[in-house]
Amino acid sequence: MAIDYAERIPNNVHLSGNRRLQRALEQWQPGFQSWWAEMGPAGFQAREVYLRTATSVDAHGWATFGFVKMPEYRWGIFLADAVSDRKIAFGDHKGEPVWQEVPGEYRGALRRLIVTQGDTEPASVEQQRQLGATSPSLYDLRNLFQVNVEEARHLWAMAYLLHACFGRDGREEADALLLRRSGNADNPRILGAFNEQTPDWLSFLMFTFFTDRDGKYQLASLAESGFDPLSRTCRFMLTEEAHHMFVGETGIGRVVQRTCELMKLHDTDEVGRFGGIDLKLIQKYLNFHYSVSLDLFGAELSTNAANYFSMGLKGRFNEESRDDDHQLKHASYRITQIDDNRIVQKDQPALLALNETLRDAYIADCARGLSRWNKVIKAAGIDFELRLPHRGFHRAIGACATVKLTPEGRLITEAEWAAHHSQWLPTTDERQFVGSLMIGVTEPGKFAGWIAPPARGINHQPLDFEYVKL
Ligand code: BYC
Repeated sequence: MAIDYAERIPNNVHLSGNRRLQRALEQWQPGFQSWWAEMGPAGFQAREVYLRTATSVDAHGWATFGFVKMPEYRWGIFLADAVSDRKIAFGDHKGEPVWQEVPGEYRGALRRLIVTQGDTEPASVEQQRQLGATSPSLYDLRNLFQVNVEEARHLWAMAYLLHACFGRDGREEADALLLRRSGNADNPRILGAFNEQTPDWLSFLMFTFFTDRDGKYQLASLAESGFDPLSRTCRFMLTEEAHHMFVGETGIGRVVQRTCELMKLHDTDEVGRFGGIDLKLIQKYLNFHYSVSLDLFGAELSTNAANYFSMGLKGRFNEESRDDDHQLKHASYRITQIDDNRIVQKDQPALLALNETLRDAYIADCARGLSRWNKVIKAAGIDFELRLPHRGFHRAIGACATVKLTPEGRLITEAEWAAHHSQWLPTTDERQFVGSLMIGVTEPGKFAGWIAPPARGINHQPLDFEYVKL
């Protein structure tokens, strides 16, 4: 169904046909707008930004570009088209028709999944709130705002499901999504990484590469859901998510490229005094963001994950193209564990190891991105390789949360960790240094000295296009 923009809440779910739901969402809308005013991007709210808005969910309409003031962005409810005769692809209900209504016995689990997903969306906007003032270019500023408005739309996507499918407790959960705050001691966001700060653009680019990529894998698993409204919602969110990871991958690639240029120009590894970010420091930021993002997949062994799968609520990445029984009652999966203060690989029931299965797919995807950055370094003739640290490095969730490991994966004592962690993770001084490079550049076509320009502009526009009208 086409998106109806004549309505107060743009949608392709025929909202006007359900007055009760429409009223409930119209009551939620002012709270959302206040949240955006209070916690959305600081400054720039009165400026026109070259943003894409979906006009339909098909290939032609989902990316329509034009100038919009952010508070006037048409946030709405967009579901991917229904697949006719869709069947549940996994778990105990495999082969049964997908559910259009919440299955009563799984109501609590489903609500929890939707709330957890929904909570990350406003959290990331809150984390990125202050970055506009220090953007390295108008091109990057526009990308930041595109990411922000779309994360806010993803909040709408989950708030819609809570309102449409869960009655009163759903409405209460949707309200609570607007009340929690990233990093707030009393009322924090649900998952760890979403309470960390995103204080500078290097962190932002790392976040969009590593943390948004968790989003890709979680959304893809929820897109497999037997609960069809969740599946259709997530399928459309995934098209938007791809741009966020593009921002991270190309963004870090441009930082690496600029660093290599400065290294060659000045014949040194230490480019800080020339306004660049050393490859070693980039590696430390990478170590941090990768490890906190790995935590987002949950523990290696999880009965929650097993239940979500057996219930048919959350599948695996590319569930339908996997060649197995899609029930996993007798399958095993090899996971990393700590046993007698040693790191060991052990076969465990595959059903319990689903978080680790998803994490493995994510790790392989991250490695592909790194290999692209390493090509930039190699092409510059520099002998250095960015690496993913060991999966157990700097973890707060799962088997390795109780031990300390080096990035190479060697178990060390607390004392060794205390003596060496500043070699592996950014120190306060290094974070301050990166912060000192963050000086806003707002002249069209100009870029800060720590990042190379991108290969091309947005939507075929030139690099010196005025992406944000200041
Ligand atoms: N932080 O059984 P376990 C995105 C809790 S990102 C804090 O292993 P489970 C985006 C866990 O809740 C994608 N707590 O957990 C990206 C449990 O608590 P209880 C977001 C954590 O349930 C960028 C306990 O530890 N979507 O879209 O198997 C920008 C035991 O753990 C954490 C989703 O996450 C943590 N990191 O797995 C914008 C999908 N990890 O039961 C957006 C929905 C675990 O003891 N969520 N815990 O009270 C899920 O599928 C699952 O909740 C998780 C956790 C995979 C996150």
